[in-house]
Amino acid sequence: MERSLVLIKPDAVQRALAGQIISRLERKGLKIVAMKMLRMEKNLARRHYAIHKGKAFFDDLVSFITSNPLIAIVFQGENAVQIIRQMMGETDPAKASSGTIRGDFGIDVGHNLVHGSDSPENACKEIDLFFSADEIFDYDRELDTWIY
Ligand code: DAT
Ligand code: MG
Repeated sequence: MERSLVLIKPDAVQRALAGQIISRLERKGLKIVAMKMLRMEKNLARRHYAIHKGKAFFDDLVSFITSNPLIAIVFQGENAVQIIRQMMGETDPAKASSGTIRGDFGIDVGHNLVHGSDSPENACKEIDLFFSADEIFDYDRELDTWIY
């Protein structure tokens, strides 16, 4: 079953939106298999966002994501990566559709509330940056027989 790394970013935690965002993903049928609150170290932030190194917004992005605690979650489900990207909406909240997390709660691209992996391959790499194997839980839920 596919997994995706979701970050409830510092702006969402500060704005007390963490529960609502987690709840949307959970109600969709996605299963939480790992979760922790942490303040990202600069090193971790640079590795997580390595693909954006050299871009104009890179330093601001690293400052923002390390500025305050965030919540890292591994969600699991069929097509979890694509489903979560759709539920997040476009990177720029001003362009994200209503009904998406960014479309409903955000305004500014630098404060877009949530991260979700953009491919199953990147999900595996990102999950490894945040979680050790013993922090990820393999368990069954009765309700999954009604989701699938
Ligand atoms: P996404 O988070 O939708 O995968 P991304 O990987 O292109 O988007 O960029 C990572 C983060 O960097 C994004 O969530 C917010 C920030 N960012 C992207 N483009 C930006 C821009 N033009 N100006 C400021 N911040 C930007
Ligand atoms: Mg991205």
